[in-house]
Amino acid sequence: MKQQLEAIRAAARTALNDCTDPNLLEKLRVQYLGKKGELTAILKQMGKLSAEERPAIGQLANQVREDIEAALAEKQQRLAEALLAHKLESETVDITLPGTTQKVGSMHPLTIVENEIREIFLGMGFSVADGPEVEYDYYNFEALNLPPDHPARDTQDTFYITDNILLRTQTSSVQVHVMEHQKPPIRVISPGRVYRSDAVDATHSPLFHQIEGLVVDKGITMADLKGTLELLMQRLYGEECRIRLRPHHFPFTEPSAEVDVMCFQCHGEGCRMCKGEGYIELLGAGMVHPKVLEGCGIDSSVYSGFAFGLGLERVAMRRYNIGDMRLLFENDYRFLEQF
Ligand code: 2NM
Repeated sequence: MKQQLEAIRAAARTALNDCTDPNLLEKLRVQYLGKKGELTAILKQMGKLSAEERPAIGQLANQVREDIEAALAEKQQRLAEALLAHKLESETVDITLPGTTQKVGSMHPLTIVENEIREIFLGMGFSVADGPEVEYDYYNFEALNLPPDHPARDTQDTFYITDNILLRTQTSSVQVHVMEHQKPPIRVISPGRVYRSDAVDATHSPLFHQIEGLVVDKGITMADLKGTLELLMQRLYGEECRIRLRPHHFPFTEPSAEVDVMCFQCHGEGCRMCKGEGYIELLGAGMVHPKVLEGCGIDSSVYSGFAFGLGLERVAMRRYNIGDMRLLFENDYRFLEQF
């Protein structure tokens, strides 16, 4: 029995010494010290021993149990330490490495000029009106004094959805809605997307952006139109800026004018940018046609109004010296990050 105990102690020591796996360690504990383990099996036979033999063997058995328990505890601690060391090693963070930087976005040039123009008009007491991009023929054309057979309809290649529904070609349609629902005095601007079936090139896009303005009240004259637009351009391009009006024709205004802005490159002297003109055409405007007012239920013998429309792409391209309109729509980060 003594030899058996010694053999168990030796075997347990070797097994524990070779063990590198915490799961196996637990199996070894059960194998040697468990209720059905090898040591317990031997102790069960103690009853067969004589009274003289029993104390020595009992003492040895306890000694073996303590030895195995001690070896087990030591191995357990070794393995835990190794596990922790491995974890620390593999999870090391090098705090001297540079971080991954987040790219910072910037405002789109069209958004910049739109916001600027909005602020200028809000400061003059205008409000902002919104309307549908998918519109009835009536609001886009007929109410603006363009009857179905009007030749000017051909000059704006329109995307039709049905016979009488289309993508708006101008935001004047919004202003027709405003005049139908609001009594004068009216002071609104309507910024938004408009659509024309044009081929894409450096100065054309089938989708572009407009801001149109409308003022209707008693005693509104062409002088109010000129003063308002001059103030707009001075706020946009500086106090020195001047504008000039040239006679033109629009079906929805009478009289109508094209508005030129003093070239901000040469200040009226004439240069390459303005092709020697000193002025650059930037918007269209005029006094709202009496037929348009009447069609919206406004008495044209009491009220008069002016309106204007400007293309945001043109303003942005002039402002930032952008030579090709396509840059504004391609969303190339290398272009956009400059703003
Ligand atoms: C332009 C040029 C001239 C215009 C007219 C109207 C309305 F609805 F009052 F009749 N809104 N905008 C207008 C006038 C637009 O764009 C080049």
